[in-house]
Amino acid sequence: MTTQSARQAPAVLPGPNDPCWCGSGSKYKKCHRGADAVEARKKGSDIHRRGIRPGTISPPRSVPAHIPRPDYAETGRPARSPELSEVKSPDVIARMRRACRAAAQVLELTGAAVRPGITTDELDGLAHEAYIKLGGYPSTLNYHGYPKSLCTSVNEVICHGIPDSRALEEGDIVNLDITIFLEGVHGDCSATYFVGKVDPDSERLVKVTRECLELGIAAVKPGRPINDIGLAIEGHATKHGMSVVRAYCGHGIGERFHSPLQIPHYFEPDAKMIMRPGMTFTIEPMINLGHWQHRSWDDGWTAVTADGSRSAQFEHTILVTEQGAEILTLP
Ligand code: EYL
Ligand code: CO
Ligand code: CO
Repeated sequence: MTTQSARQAPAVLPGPNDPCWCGSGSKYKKCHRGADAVEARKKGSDIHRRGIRPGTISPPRSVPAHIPRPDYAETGRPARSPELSEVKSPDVIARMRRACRAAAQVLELTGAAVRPGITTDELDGLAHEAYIKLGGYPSTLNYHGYPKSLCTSVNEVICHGIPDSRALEEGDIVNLDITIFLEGVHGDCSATYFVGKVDPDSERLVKVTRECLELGIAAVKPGRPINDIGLAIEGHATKHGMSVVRAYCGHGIGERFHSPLQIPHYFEPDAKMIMRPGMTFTIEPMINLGHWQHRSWDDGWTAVTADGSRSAQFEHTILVTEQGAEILTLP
């Protein structure tokens, strides 16, 4: 038994200008940041923190020269392209149907390999080979410098987790986010998987998140504003005491991975753009068991819940039709 319970640094540390975790009211950088760094050094970097810790990232995987690449594949920066219409031509839609089906197939194959003991880097290797077999390029690879062929987001990681040397453990949940560039267009989808048996809260989280995506898709109707989608999603999440991540949205997709069109997953009064047949975009709600706020790891990519609660996500690329939505990312 311990005598005095000294307050412990939380799993995810505050930003330098955020209030310190100890409750002093001072900025973190003026209060416990120095002491926390010394403690971390003593124990071996990061060892004092709970939750997912960064592992080792393997060298970049290569894509054979015969696979057509998006414009950013070498530089990391998407070219400044002329504004393309959010309403796609029949030719682009036909190519997107094929790219999106391929993305769903890569997701299905990679998801089937999820089990305790497999590392997220091994999942990256499986996905990487699957993209290439289908003649596609892994859209995330070098996108703004991102180093891997999919995103693997475990437990409290909200999105953009980088595959690394960490082995999945019984009870984890993991989102796999797959995007392929095929026939000159992108297809983007993701799903959250159980690693073995998970706790009841995680089961509930994943079920509600899947339902949020379904309700978001059901809200897609030509002539209606984009914010109908977030209204439906937020209503369902909050009804179950969960929260909707606000920092990351769905997006227009086609010849570019991300077009300017944004799809908030919460009710955004200003998102009044009218849905039109021929528009293609993703719906990809990230739902947290706790609060919606996020923090970023210093790798610059990994987003985690600020409170350490678990987060789940599902994503489809959809086409707006005369009747409603067609889900393009089905295997
Ligand atoms: C790469 C680039 C910062 C993805 C999505 C991978 C991550 C963080 C810079 C959106 C934005 C996937 O739509 C996406 N997923 O569904 N960036 C993404 N990256 C990355
Ligand atoms: Co995605
Ligand atoms: Co996306």
